[in-house]
Amino acid sequence: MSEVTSSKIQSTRVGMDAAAIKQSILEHLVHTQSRFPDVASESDWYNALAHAVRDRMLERMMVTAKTYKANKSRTVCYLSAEFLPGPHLANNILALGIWQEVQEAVAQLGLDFESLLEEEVEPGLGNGGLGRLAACYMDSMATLKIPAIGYGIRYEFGIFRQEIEDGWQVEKTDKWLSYGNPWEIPRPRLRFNVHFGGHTEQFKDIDGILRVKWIPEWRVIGVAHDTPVMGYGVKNTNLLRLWSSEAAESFNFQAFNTGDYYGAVNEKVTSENLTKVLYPNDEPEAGKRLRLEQQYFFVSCSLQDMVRIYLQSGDPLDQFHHKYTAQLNDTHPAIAIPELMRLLVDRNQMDWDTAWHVTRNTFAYTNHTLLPEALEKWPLDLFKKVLPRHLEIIYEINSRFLDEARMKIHGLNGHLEKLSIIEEGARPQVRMAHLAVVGSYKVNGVAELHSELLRQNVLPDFHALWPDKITNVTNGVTPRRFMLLSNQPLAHLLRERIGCGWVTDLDSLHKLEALADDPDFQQQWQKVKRRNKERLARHALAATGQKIDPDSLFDVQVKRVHEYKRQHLNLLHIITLYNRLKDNPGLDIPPRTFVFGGKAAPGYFMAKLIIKAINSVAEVINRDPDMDGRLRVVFFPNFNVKTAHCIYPGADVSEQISLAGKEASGTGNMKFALNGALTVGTLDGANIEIREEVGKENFFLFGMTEAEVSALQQQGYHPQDYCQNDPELKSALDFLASGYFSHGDATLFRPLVDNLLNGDPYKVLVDYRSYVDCQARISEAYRDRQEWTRMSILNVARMGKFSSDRSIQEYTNNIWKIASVDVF
Ligand code: RUG
Repeated sequence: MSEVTSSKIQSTRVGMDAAAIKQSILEHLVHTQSRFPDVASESDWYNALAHAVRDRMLERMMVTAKTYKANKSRTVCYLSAEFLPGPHLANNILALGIWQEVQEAVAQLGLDFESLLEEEVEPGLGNGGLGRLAACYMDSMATLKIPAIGYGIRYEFGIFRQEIEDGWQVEKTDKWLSYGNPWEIPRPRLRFNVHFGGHTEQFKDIDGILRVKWIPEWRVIGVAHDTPVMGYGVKNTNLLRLWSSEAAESFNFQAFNTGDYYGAVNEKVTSENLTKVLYPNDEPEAGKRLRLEQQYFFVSCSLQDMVRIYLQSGDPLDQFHHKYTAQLNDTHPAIAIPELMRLLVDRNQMDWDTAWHVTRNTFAYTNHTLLPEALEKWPLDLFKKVLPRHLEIIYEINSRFLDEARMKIHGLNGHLEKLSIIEEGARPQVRMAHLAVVGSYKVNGVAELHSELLRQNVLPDFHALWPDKITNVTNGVTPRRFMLLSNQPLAHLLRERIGCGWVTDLDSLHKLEALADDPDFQQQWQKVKRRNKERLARHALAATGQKIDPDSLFDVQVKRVHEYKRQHLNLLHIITLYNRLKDNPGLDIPPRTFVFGGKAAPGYFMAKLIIKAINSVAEVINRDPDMDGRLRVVFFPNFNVKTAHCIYPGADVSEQISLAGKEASGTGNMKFALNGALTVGTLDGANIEIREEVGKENFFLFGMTEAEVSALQQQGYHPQDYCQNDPELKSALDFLASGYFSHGDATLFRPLVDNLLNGDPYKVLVDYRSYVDCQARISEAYRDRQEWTRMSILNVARMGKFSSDRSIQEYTNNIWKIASVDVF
């Protein structure tokens, strides 16, 4: 087709005015959904609208691909086992800049825009912070015009849907694909073989060089599914490419002919299982063979794809690292290092040293955790069964690396054991973090404290060996989704007073400082917060049946439920307030609503018990007439990106109360503060930097520092002493253990209380007093609405640093060394 004809077709299909959009929606209703308006359901209309929006994105995606190709642009490949993009529709409409036009088109069709947005089922392809960060970074890379491909797994079932039954978390399968997915473009012809198992053999090639052949035992096929990721206000539209597994042979006729009907489809079922379900985190890794297979599967497809694209340029493979930089999002994709070596050495006959140079200059690694149990290790025997050739390559990498290290740290043989990629012992293991450090050109932590602790405590020997390798990039969040989209009342106010520059230049929120003392502006600010609290209250009512009062202080803790995040510290404070009010009914404290949300890993008993405890305490407090209007507790079920949209803007107080040194960064802390909540927090993760930015007078600090935690650990922690010396704490614990909140069952919460009193590694009781006193300061501060509002404004004004645009700019300048590319 000639250029002229094709551009004519495009312009009639993708006009940006309301009339063209309306026409598109109607066409898709008929031609894509095969429905006529009279019988179309809300879901049909949603799909038609989504396709109309998608058409407009695809045009940009193709222009972008063409431009990048013509420029031979250096490209970031963001390898991540998790992406948590959240609902696409509204975000894409915003990025295209057609919000008004779509609203108009939808209204002309007699439809309700909000209900259409509600129809979307979000892809829950991640557990929490790590996957959401990957999505924020995809947004920022496109907005900053950085050529990028996100590579990951198209799980058929994402993170489970959480329901609360009798106060307990119940996990339900997340069937996000049941009604189709209008945002993805399946690429059935873009497929790669991925092999597993078997053994290796040595042979001499025609030049007499000794080489290795992998004779695998089975294979599956990876098929690409692409989702466009649009930059805000620019044409650049990058790609999220997710792989799903297919059987090499979907039907075994031989088995069928011999009467083995189940055997005939066995291979199909086994192969498709590979990308069936996302693993919930906080579960022990050991023995999770399928997880290792998933990791290798997506990494292998991604690298094969990168090599395929690269070879189209005709350039030699030894320049691969100039074209690509691949960011390893945690160790989950670290198997990419031996896989690239295999592709270069075994498949493309490159010599080892050149291949290692290419590999080591291709990868950079982001570490997201200091928790020892979260640092991935794979038992050697399991590894060998699944990936025998990769294990050989890892041995070779390790042996050469240890030789290099031996020379550098002359004579310090003991250190070699600590550096080794292989951990010896009864059941030797592959240390994936060590593999990632050895095979990368840069390593970064995700907040200043975290990166420092990586250098000092987790990877000190690597830091001694390569002092410039471990660096920091503090996390950030996208202001497009977490402000412009989810807090429209605030966005409107900002537009009126300081313009819209902040959407892509978050530092310009600084302009708000001048307005912080302006009574008129403060009033408008309060109105915005009030509207957001009303919205949160409506959602809470719909989700829980509980009425919450927007006049009360909304104190919110939403995040994964984990002992280190200390939801139970929050709960002990609530019980303390309850006891105070019961003992002293005349006590004058500002009414408070405590909102919780978050999922616990299905196999994590203590986290699930904490959810049950929150709900049990809520049940008693919410029906106690003495508490009426003064104290309320709700657990918001199924916390995800969609519910987050209404929770962050509605919060007055943001709970960031992890034990110092445990939370790598946190990103919820940023989303709350960006929406005007004041933080109560420890000096942990990015809290420290948030406090530095917003000012210590605008942040409620409590608890031990990381140094104090370490010192206490050294000298011995005796939780019972804290309990004996603090009557309020003792009473809160006794109440919880007594059966008061569990219909007289004194056994239910015993494990929780026993754990707190006996060597709890997260040291909840040490910080109790300081937390409760800090909360009293919060109550006092909330009485002075003017001052509170001023603090809230200053928090928002000073959050510029925490845009994911700043993080990506740092990756770009300091790690990836990549230039932006204009797309017209
Ligand atoms: O727990 C960390 C958060 O502190 C951090 O903000 C987030 C993004 O960097 O990653 C979380 N995380 C860590 N998720 N999984 C892990 C362990 O692999």
